[in-house]
Amino acid sequence: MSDVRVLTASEVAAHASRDSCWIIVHGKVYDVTDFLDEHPGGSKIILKYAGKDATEAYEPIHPPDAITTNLPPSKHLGAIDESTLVKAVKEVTEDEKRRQALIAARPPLDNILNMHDFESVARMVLPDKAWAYYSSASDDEITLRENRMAYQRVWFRPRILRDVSSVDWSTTILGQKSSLPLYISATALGKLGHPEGELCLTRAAANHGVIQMIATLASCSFDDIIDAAAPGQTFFLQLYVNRDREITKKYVQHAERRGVKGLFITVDAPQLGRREKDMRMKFVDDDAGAEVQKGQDVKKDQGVARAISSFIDPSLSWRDIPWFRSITKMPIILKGIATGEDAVIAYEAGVQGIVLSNHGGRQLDTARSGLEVLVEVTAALRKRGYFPDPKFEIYVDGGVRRASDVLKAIALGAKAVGVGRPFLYAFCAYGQEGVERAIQLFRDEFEMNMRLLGARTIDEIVPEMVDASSLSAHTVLTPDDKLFSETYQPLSLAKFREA
Ligand code: 173
Repeated sequence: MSDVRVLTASEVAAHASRDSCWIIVHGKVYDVTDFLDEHPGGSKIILKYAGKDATEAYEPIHPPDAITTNLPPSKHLGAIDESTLVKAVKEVTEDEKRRQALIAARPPLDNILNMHDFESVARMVLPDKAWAYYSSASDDEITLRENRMAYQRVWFRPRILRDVSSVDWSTTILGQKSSLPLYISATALGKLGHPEGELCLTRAAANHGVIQMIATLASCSFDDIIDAAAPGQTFFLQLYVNRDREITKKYVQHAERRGVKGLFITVDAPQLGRREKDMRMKFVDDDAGAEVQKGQDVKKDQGVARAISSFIDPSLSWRDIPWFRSITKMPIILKGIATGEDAVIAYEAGVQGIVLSNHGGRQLDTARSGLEVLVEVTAALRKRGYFPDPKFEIYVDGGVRRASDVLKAIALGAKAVGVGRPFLYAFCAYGQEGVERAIQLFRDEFEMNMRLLGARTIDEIVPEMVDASSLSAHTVLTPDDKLFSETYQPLSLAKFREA
């Protein structure tokens, strides 16, 4: 358009109050006055940037088109005359200097030998807010830790003398080829931790034949991710269902047109869990206290995720499944099943699969691990003649750090597993190369573990290869995983103000 209005920085700066609030995002000027109270993250954060360029704060937590889809065109005021913008010289804090020094001193990538290494590097090099958001889990984080422990309560029964000179760990997931029996699970807000965000995953996945599940709340837009794909690259989509079903319908149908091969509907988050590490970080960051007590803008104490999750529809129910079936031909998978009962309902509802998941320990605390639920689910399905069924796939996620974990899940009936945080930490710490290294490490572990287990192909991994008899014995002392304990950061208590 040729009639785009061009505004100067001082014109914008004149609108820096609650009564008239303009902001600049990606070179465009918006009047957000009427939107202030509707902003899911609260008005205060917008007012902080009133009359100014908000791009840097906006970027990691909003898909690029969030502002254009939420504001009517009349509020799109025009373009900013970049020459009038005084680039704020950012003061580099001591913390930031320390962080930069740590980034420079990271272990060389070939010294990274497992997923725990990525996590420990990410913890050191991530901005505090990003680490708090990614690493946090709900309440006492018992489920987060249990997700690791559960794998240690399953033991192998390896078979010998089977000529394991060649082993093949490739498989199919929803009929799609996958070089490994795992997929990259959805994690939100990738740009909090790396400027290229989820594209690091996309490019690495392309080079290694791994399937990426795109998150509804990825920092990169859906189209940016698909545009970056290699020809024929496979994607799944994780879906948060909007209260406005038209938005969801459009989003799902757009994804299908762009070639997405599976719709993973998240069913364990009608409300987001309270992740106290994340919440506490917000408090510290916003220097809250006073105003919260006055009852204004209470939204800011929620942490990043809760602040942007208000669009999620808590009324979602089994009755909606036929509607999803009517809007898409993609396979439908329910992500977040936690009992045999619900697995049976899901099967009877005609979906193509389920993910046994507790959302990385971020939702209902003391929910059981997906691995433990798997045993219950296969038994419940089998009893009704629903398992095994090649048209109904079962996945597990949460706590997977080793190929041996994956092999245990497969032995107990999973088709594949989801891996979320380890790939996230890999790109936060080392970008695309980190993710490629992570995939390579999994591959090395698959080769060794399959040989040692006596399974040459995924089909040869059978229930008899594991002893899961103590899996649901929650009171039995479990071995402590030192690698995990080293990376696990304890919760902290409320801090006194500086006297
Ligand atoms: O686990 C999460 O943090 C998550 O799923 C989420 C949900 C809403 C907004 C951002 C992240």
